[in-house]
Amino acid sequence: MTQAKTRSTRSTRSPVANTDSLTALASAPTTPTTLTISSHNYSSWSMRGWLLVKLAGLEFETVAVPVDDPAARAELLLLSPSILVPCLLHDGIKVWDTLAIAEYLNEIRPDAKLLPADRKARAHCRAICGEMHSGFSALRSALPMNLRAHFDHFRIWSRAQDDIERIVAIWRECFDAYGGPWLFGDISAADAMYAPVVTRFLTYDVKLDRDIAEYCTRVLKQPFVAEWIAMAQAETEDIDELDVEF
Ligand SMILES: N[C@@H](CCC(=O)N[C@@H](CS)C(=O)NCC(=O)O)C(=O)O
Repeated sequence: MTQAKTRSTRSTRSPVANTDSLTALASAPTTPTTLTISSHNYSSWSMRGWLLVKLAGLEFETVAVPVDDPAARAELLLLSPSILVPCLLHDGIKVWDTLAIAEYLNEIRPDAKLLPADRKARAHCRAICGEMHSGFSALRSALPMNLRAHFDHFRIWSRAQDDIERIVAIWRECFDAYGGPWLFGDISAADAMYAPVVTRFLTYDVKLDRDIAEYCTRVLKQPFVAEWIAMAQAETEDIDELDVEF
């Protein structure tokens, strides 16, 4: 958590702070780092944002807002101008939208390497994160994230199947270029962006080739992913539309 720090007045190198400036520093409001999310079970963007902050190694508190409650939505508007989650508040800076959060975290925590160090790989990583962010609408609507559910032999319509095939092609291109075990060798923002796709493959019993299934198992066993799934399992709220078998 971010905290205002005061300097010792005995320091010989720093100019001696006057009493007023010390008092101002000491009384400066400490802004806790928070991430506003909604459901662990259903909200794929919350999951992505949370994974990104965990991978960045930032200490933070999670603020969970039930998005279908009008009073909570009014509160969410104060926290997140888009009324969408996730929204990160760090050092008094508000960042909403998952890609913006990933970029911000990469700036403040470069050692976490959320984006690859190599420029070409970094451009590639941004491109596939962008494709996830703006694409795959058929997959997202036909196979909504629902971590607590499992549908055996789920029938996947052709447009969603096209999305699945494109995602598999993206992953294979990464494994060929960077050698695995994660999409860009080491774990990165791209793995966080695609983690809710992995969980959908499990939920909807999507048949996968061995290399892709192995990557999915790796993602599901990743400690932060496993922690998020455990929190979803512990949740009790249901959204009926997303729980029917269709
Ligand atoms: N482009 C946004 C998408 C965020 C988004 O769609 N969030 C959904 C939850 S998964 C949301 O907040 N929905 C709230 C609502 O529709 O009321 C991002 O990348 O963060």
